[in-house]
Amino acid sequence: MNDVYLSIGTNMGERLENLQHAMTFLKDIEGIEVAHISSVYETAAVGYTDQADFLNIAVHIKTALSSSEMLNICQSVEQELGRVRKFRWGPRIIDLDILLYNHENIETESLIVPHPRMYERAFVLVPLVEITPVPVGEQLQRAHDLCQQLNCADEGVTLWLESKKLVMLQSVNL
Ligand code: GSY
Repeated sequence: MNDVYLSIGTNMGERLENLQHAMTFLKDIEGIEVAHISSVYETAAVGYTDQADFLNIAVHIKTALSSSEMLNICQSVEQELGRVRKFRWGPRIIDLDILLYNHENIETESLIVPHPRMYERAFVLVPLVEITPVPVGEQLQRAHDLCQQLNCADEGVTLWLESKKLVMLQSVNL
């Protein structure tokens, strides 16, 4: 089984519903086991900052699928939820990024893992560290070390909905 970590973000429409829909799609895919879901964090937009705040989560998946199959799945979930790319850093209904795939370094035309900007982004690191309390391997250790140096308030990251509540809401929806 492969360990895959995703970051999911949304800042358009009913943001919690968007996260729940994305999780429902993922859970329903054969060969995917959702092992952990972080709490939901509200986060100030990074990159193009003149847009609404995001809700962000991190998800741990166990799967036999390859990294390119996982990329296809992420893109199909984005399409299912009706994501339209307005402009590169702009608002979005849903965004699914592969952060880590086992401890591998992957570089293809369509996928770079670890995600090239993950170590610079508090909205990625905070949820990721929450679901990896024991950092196994160099990549997660680096995420933990960086996260320890962060002041969440300065980085615009606040806890919005605890993990247990999200899991509960998710199971009600299934
Ligand atoms: O890279 C994911 C999309 N995205 C986000 C996001 O998910 N959260 C925050 N806070 N800012 C973002 N800027 C972009 S682009």
